[in-house]
Amino acid sequence: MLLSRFRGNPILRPSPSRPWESCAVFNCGVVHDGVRIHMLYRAIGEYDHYVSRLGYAVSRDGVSFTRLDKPVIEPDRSYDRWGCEDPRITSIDGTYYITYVALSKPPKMGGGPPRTALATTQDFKTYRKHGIITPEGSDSRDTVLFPRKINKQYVMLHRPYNWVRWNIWKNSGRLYTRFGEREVELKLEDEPRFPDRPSIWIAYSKDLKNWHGYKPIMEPRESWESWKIGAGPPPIETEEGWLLIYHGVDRDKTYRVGAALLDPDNPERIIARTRTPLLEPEAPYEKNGDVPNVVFPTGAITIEDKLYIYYGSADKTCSLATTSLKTLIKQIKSQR
Ligand code: BMA
Repeated sequence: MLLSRFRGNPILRPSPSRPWESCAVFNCGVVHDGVRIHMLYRAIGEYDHYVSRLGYAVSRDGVSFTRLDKPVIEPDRSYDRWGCEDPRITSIDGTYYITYVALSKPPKMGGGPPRTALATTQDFKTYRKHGIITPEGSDSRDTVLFPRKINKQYVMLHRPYNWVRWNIWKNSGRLYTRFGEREVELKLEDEPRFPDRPSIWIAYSKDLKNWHGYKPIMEPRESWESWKIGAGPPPIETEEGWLLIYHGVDRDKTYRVGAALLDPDNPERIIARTRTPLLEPEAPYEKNGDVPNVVFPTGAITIEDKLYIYYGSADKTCSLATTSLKTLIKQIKSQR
């Protein structure tokens, strides 16, 4: 495989002395400010309700992280009172935007179903919550923002799990979907083509509140991603286009890592995409944990030509794998 696991993996383990993160710490978002690497990670402190909070850690070298004693984002709104999960961080014009999965109902009852909320911070000390940003009636995880506007608009990728052909129907010209227990009308200005399986969708916005132009851009293709795919870390701008690292899940529920290159001016166009996974569960901490056989990338940074990919391992710990950016891009382009 092209990615090398960091020898000191996992880089973050549960902390028995802090009750809110004593069971699991995983799926971490990261951002590099030029000096420090800031990390937000999902933490679990009990298995009865399985409620997640977000913790903060900081590093100068990308491998040893110092954590805070208390979580920084907690379930305290109606839309996230049952969990704040899987943070991704994007820096846009000096503000850090955090997209996280918000659960309004107990995770053990499906979580609501999940939607994506937005929070911002300037300094990783104080945070502001802005509410849900994915559309009504979409069971959306894996939401990431691009680090700059494209054609004067913010761009988001998300993975509406229930927006698949067999779960959509029309009545008197209106579109409906099943969303958890309910049937919900989908108010989309243009009727998109619905894929057969849960896919990565794009959407655009001028203000990060009102979104439009929903369209699937990448669907499962290979057998290792045959059940569903979802964006990993926010896309990284490279000379060859946007590098999108994503996860693919097969019918056995094994999570693997893939990558694609998207057109710099029109990210709806996929330039190239890996046919074989870049990383799959092999190490003991990826095979055994709270959910077995999971490598789940949610953060990435580059330092010169080195790409650092941060991923959740078996829903238990945070791990790191690295590679040369140039070699990775060459590999993606060679696979198409
Ligand atoms: C996804 C999310 C992730 C989790 C993964 C593997 O659906 O719940 O948070 O890491 O499953 O269990």
